[in-house]
Amino acid sequence: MIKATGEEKRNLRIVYGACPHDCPDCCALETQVDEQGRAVSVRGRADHPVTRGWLCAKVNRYLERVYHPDRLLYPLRRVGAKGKGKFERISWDEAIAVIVERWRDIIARAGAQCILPYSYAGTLGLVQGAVTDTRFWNRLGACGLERAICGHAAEEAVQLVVGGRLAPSPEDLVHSKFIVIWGSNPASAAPHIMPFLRQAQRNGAQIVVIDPIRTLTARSADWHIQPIPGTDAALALSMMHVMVTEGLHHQEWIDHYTIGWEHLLERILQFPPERAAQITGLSVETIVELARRYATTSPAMLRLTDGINRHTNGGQTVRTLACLPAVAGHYGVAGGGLMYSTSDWVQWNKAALSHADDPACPPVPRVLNMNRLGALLTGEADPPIYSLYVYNANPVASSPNAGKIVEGLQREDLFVVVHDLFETDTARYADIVLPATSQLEQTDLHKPYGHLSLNYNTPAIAPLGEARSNWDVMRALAAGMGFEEEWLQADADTIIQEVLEATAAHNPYLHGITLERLKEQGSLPLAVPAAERVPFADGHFRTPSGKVEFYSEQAMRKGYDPVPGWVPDAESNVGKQAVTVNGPLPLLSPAAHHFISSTFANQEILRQKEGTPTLRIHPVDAEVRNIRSGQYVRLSNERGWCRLVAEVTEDVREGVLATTTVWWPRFSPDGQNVNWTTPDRLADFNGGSTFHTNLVFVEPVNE
Ligand SMILES: Nc1nc2c(c(=O)[nH]1)N[C@H]1C(S)=C(S)[C@@H](COP(=O)(O)OP(=O)(O)OC[C@H]3O[C@@H](n4cnc5c(=O)[nH]c(N)nc54)[C@H](O)[C@@H]3O)O[C@H]1N2
Ligand SMILES: Nc1nc2c(c(=O)[nH]1)N[C@H]1C(S)=C(S)[C@@H](COP(=O)(O)OP(=O)(O)OC[C@H]3O[C@@H](n4cnc5c(=O)[nH]c(N)nc54)[C@H](O)[C@@H]3O)O[C@H]1N2
Ligand code: SF4
Ligand SMILES: [Mo]
Repeated sequence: MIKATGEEKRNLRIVYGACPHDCPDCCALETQVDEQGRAVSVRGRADHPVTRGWLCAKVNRYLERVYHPDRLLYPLRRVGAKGKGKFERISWDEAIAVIVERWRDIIARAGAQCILPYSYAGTLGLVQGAVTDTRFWNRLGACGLERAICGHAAEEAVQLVVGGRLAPSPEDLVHSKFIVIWGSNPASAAPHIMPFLRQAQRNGAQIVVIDPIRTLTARSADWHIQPIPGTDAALALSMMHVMVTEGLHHQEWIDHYTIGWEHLLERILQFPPERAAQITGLSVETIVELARRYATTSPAMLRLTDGINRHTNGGQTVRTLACLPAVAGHYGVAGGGLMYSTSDWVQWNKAALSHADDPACPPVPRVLNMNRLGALLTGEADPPIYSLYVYNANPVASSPNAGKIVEGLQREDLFVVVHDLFETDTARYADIVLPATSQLEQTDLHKPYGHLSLNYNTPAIAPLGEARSNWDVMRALAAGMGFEEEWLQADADTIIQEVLEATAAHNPYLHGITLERLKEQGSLPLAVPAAERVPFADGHFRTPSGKVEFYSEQAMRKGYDPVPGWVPDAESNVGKQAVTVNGPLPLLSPAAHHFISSTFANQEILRQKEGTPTLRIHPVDAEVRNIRSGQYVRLSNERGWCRLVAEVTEDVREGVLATTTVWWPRFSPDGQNVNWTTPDRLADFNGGSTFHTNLVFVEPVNE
């Protein structure tokens, strides 16, 4: 939507948009553009029910990103050795021709299964994300990618228990009287729910944060509980134990709306608070008190996000947690239940997105897990990967076991293309670098995972230099490969219309939402009737049985434990007799306040605000290791090492280390960040990532 503003002096136009980043808030934007076509401000829309007129610390500085002097403006070809970052400018025609020629050769020698597109969440748009991730690659017959770096285990866990990701919208938090924020840090990672949490507190709600780190969210909570990482399922089972032994569970609700109670009960009885206290490092009193308050206050909301799922036991952890609202009878009540993600209110029609069923598309030859990138590039893939095409991702910074990735990227027989707005640490290893547009320069439609409206993004300015959007590059590559299907050349609006219509045919919540109205108004609420806004209020769950599944046949078929439960993390000190003075400690590396993964971490002001890459360590652990605040420390394990600056603080619990991510390697000491130590082991469910199951040795660096 474009309209004139009151600021006639400068004749500014306002263009409606959507924040494209990986954040549940999916803010509605308005950009002011001057007569020269230059964006002069980006703000949050005041009339959006969740954005409410403000943006986060990161996107407030979006124009510094758009007009950053380091923006890539032209295609580049490598001229120096791999990784040295020496490039020369080439034209788009040349770039496409080189890529097509290399790929034709690879396809002839080894098949398109040896070409791996690698992408994640640079933008969450329908066109520049989901459609770009599928159409061209399906037609090419390229290697498939298991996009499991973020919340894969949790998604499956929630699916197994309640059958779908149907969180309430943040506005509905104001009805809650007890809010448990479990392994989630919304003050940094989903800031627009904070005003609703504050409102709930003013209405008398108590907020509990369960996190080994005293996060920004924990600081404003009424109660902060700091368990040992990876032990939360034991805590949840023990809370259920307290409920059952004190008769605080909701037997009638359980009888009506769940299956498998006897199986879960058997598990529960194995976790009396005394045992859980040993495992979690919490006191028996804390566990009992938490259980009582949770069971007896209504409505009670359990908020969890993906942070807590990045463990080797992350799937079972989230699954166990998702059972808590059922045991207490909190599901289906306004302000109660589970607040994980709103993704399944609307799921885009897959056939319209991908056209995978077009006869021109060969079957996907194989699917490789993105968490294993380093291993895949250095021998695990058979046949090998001969070409890697990276977009919407910065694996050298953000993917686990990054040292291995760098090793793989140096292979002379690997042809690497990177499409990004900046010359990231990953781009330095590219043979061809392609310049990407920012959100102000592209068209898209955004479906949030944290509220209930759709945001359309109208381009506000012309692309800078020769930057092209993801989809425009796919179109050029399709043409270069000689693919003639119309759906490979459709423009963004045609695609949006097609996907909207195909999805609306089966989803009543899209009723009345048209491309035309989206373009006009920018943001439109989903047509969810008031009676349906509370997930599962009708007592129907989207599982095969229609009930909450404490016992899951689906889980069993996948080879998982059919019942929720707790097992120790694969790397952990739990159960070890005594931790030796220099023994390894679990390191958490959650989201930084001023970055989104590695995005924004190349902007000077945001980097300054974030400080330096820091290791937070408890005074007791620091003392035995002779570590002082401000001093360099070396973190290491069998995967690799990095250097950080120590901050001795009680903000982390004893026996646990913490840093924040994702710093660009090049802005980190020695050019290596924490992902040189993080594991590429897969989680218990769905191939998920396990960044937080990471034991590291830490020692002072004496210079
Ligand atoms: N500012 C900012 N916002 C972001 C992002 C960002 O990088 N920066 N990233 C975006 C993305 S990609 C995502 S997925 C979301 C993530 O959003 P969140 O899930 O809120 O983010 P994290 O910071 O990864 O993890 C949340 C908390 O989980 C805790 N945690 C880790 N392991 C355990 C455990 O075993 N038990 C318990 N109880 N707590 C544990 C960590 O200490 C951390 O404080 O945020 C999005 N928003
Ligand atoms: N140690 C540790 N590491 C983590 C995590 C953790 O908790 N701990 N969290 C992980 C999580 S939750 C996630 S989701 C992953 C995220 O990992 P990635 O998806 O790799 O995220 P980023 O590192 O932010 O890289 C996104 C890149 O996309 C680019 N980009 C943005 N918009 C566009 C566009 O329109 N087109 C193109 N071509 N490029 C674009 C950005 O400039 C940026 O370089 O990181 C993970 N890394
Ligand atoms: S990153 Fe999140 S909070 Fe910030 S503007 Fe985007 S959607 Fe809003
Ligand atoms: Mo993520």
